[in-house]
Amino acid sequence: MPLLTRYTVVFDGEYSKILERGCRTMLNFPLQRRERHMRTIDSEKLKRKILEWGASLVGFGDVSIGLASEFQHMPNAISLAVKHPVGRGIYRCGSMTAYSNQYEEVDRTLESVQKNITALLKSQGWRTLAIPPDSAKIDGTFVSRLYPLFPHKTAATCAGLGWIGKSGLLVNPMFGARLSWATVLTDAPLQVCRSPYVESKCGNCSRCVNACPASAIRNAIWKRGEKAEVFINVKACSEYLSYTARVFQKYICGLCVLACPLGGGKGESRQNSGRSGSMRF
Ligand code: B12
Ligand code: SF4
Ligand code: SF4
Repeated sequence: MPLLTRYTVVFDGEYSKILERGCRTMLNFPLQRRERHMRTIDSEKLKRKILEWGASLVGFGDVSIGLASEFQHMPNAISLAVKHPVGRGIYRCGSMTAYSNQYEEVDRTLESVQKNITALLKSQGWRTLAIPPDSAKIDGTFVSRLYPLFPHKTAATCAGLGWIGKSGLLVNPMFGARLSWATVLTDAPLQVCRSPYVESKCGNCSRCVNACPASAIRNAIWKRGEKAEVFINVKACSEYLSYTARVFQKYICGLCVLACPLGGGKGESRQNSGRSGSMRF
């Protein structure tokens, strides 16, 4: 017999395996939330708002496949990115060059857009969890220990915003890898992308492979399900970053970001003006 509480219905302790996701979410909710849940969300309007708040790109994806158990009640992801400022971020010392993806203002914009999204969705009764751009920065709070469990790249491919390049980076057709990413997980019924990227579109290009000073990029072609180690030697990359940290006082290299011909390529000549939303559904 099911045991009914205000919040949950438990079927022999196995409700998550028995109930379909939508049904489970409904039953997990207090009555007031359930009523709100009946409402739909105008996904296009929400995307427009997110772009107005400062994101360069936004998309919605179903990330339920492979989601850590801690997040399974929030199967949709809002993937957002802010493009790197053009003409900045290059560091030189003798023959050494590095490109920084660390722009405080970019991360601040991402975090403020995330705050707006979570405030809006929470006010409508939906659950949200904002995974910040620098998800590796654990600040002592319980929630920050969960951040590393969700990679931004997963949200981005599922939202149709790009693929995993040979560099192991998320590559967007318009901006290449010159984007910083953040994610908001939610149970809001968003209209998710119906054609996520599931394989690489790098083709014969291998500029990032040749550009890597640590020979860390393995020249492999991504298909959904493959782990980062298939593409990059994480140890070799990390060791090189530790070396550059001694030279530039910053844990940066990013030559793989810079090498990508999409979104600027060599010399950063192409300006990416204007904002674009997810073009793929
Ligand atoms: C730890 C970390 C590192 C480590 C390890 C790298 C690694 N594992 O890839 C080190 C220190 C080496 C590193 C280096 C760099 N990093 Co880093 N890093 C991270 C961090 C904090 C966590 C990544 C991680 O370990 N995730 C866990 C693993 C399992 O996932 P993943 O490899 O990231 O992604 C996989 C899944 O998404 C999966 N996948 C894709 N689609 C789908 C779909 C489904 C359904 C599923 C199940 C899975 C799946 O495939 C991906 C590749 O294997 C992220 C921030 C974040 N939260 O994402 C930034 C991040 C990945 N780094 C970033 C950057 C820019 C860099 C550097 C350029 C930084 C620099 N200082 O110069 C270099 C580039 C190295 C390279 N070529 O990848 C950016 C990448 C931006 C982009 N365009 O892709 C991120 C996203 C930060 C951000 N907020 O923008 N990084
Ligand atoms: S960040 Fe530098 S060392 Fe690491 S993979 Fe990219 S080019 Fe290679
Ligand atoms: S440089 Fe070429 S191979 Fe590398 S990620 Fe960009 S498109 Fe793909």
